[in-house]
Amino acid sequence: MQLEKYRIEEHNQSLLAAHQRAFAYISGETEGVDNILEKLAAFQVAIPSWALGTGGTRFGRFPAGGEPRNLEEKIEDIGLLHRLNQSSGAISLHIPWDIPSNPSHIKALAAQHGLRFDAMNSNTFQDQPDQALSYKFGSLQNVDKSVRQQAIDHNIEVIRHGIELGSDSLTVWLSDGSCFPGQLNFRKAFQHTLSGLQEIYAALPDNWKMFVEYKAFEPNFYSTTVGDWGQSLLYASKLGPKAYTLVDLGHHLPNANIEQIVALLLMEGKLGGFHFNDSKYGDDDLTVGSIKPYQLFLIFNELVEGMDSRGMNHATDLGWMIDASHNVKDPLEDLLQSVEAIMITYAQALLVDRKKLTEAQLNSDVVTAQEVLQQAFRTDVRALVAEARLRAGGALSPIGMYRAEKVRENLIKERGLKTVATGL
Ligand code: LRH
Ligand code: MN
Ligand code: MN
Repeated sequence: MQLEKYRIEEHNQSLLAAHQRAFAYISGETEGVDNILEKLAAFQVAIPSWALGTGGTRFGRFPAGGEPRNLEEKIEDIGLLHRLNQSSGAISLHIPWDIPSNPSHIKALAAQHGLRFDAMNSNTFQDQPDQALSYKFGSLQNVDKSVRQQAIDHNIEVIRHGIELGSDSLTVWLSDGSCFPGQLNFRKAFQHTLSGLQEIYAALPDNWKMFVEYKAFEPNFYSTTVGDWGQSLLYASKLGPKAYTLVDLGHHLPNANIEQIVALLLMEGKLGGFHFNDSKYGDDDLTVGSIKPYQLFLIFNELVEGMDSRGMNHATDLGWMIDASHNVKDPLEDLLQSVEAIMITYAQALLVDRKKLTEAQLNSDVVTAQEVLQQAFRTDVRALVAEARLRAGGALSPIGMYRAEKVRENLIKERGLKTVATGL
C-alpha cells in the first residue's frame, strides 16, 4: 500500500488553516520555537517488529486482518507509519521471530522506506521447534553448561544478523529466574548469567552497545535473575563500557519512581535506552501515555535535564524504542498513538523553564518547583509536534489520514483477512 506525496499534501491542505491558528498561538507563547522544532524533527522512535499484529495476551488473539506475513511486509508497515508521522524511522528486530534471510535485500528495503535498524533482540525465553536443549529452567543462568552455551551462541548469532543490517546494539532480556523458593541458588544464577553475558559482550563489535533489560516478574513469579535496575546496573558495570541498562516502563514493581531511576542511571553514564509503553498493573504493554501521562512527562523531564547536563545528543545517544502490543486496537493506529504520545511528552519536557526550576530547588520553594513542571505538562504542544511533522513532509493528522485512506481495508485486500504476524 502506497501513500503518495500528493495525497499527504491534500490531506494537510484540508487541515492547514486550523493548524496555523493553533501553531501561531503556541509559538507566540514559547521561546526558541525553531530550536524545539529541530529537536522534534530529529527525534526518531524505533518500532518493534513484534508489535505489528494484534497480540499482547496469552488468552487469545483477535486479528483484524491484513497483518504483515513476513519481515518485508513489516518493514512496509513501519514505512507507512514513518511516512505519516516522520518520527518512526527505525525498526527493532526480534530473532528468531524475524530472521532476515536475505539481509542485503532487507537492508535495502528498509533504506527505501527511510528506516534504520535499531537494537536487535535475542530470544532465549521460548523454545524453538528446531532447538536442541530447553530453556524451561532458564538460559544463561541454567545449571547445565550446554544450555548456557546454546543461549550464548544464539546471542552471538543475533549480533551477526545485526552487523549485516547495520544495527549497532543488542538488547538482552532474559526471563531467567525461579517460580518457587529454593529452586535457585541466587548467587550461582547471577554468576552464570554474568559469565554468559561476558562471552556475548566479547563478541560485540567495537562500535556496538549491549542493553541489559530488567524486569521485576513474569514469567517467573518468585525471582528474576535480572530483576531490577540495581541488578542490571551491576551486570552492566561488571561487563564494561559498552554495556548499559535498558528501562522498559512496564517492568517495575507498582509505584516505582522510574524518573528517579532514570536520573541516576544517566548520572552514572549507564542508561542505554528505553522500551516505551504504559501500564496500570504490571507489564501491560499498553499504548504509551494512555494511563500515566504525567509519569511519562516526569521521566522525559529527567531525560532532557540529565542528557543536557552531560552534553548528550537527545536523538542519537540513547535507544528509543516502543515495546507495546495488545489486542483491541488496530496495531498501526496504536503505534501512531504511541509515537505521538512520546513526541508530545518530549516537547513538553523541552518547555520546562530549567532556570526557574533550579532557582526554586535552591530556595527549597516546593510550590514554584511544582508550578514550573506543571506549567509545561499542562501546555498543549500538539501544534508544535504537528508543525515539526508538517515541515518534515508528514501528515498533520496521521490517524486521520490513515483512516481516510482506508489503510487497513487496503492491507486486508492485499494480504487477506486471516493473516497473523509473528510476535508476542
Ligand atoms: C519482556 C519484553 C522484552 C522482550 C519483549 C517481547 O517482557 O519487554 O523486551 O524482548 O517483551
Ligand atoms: Mn521490553
Ligand atoms: Mn515487557
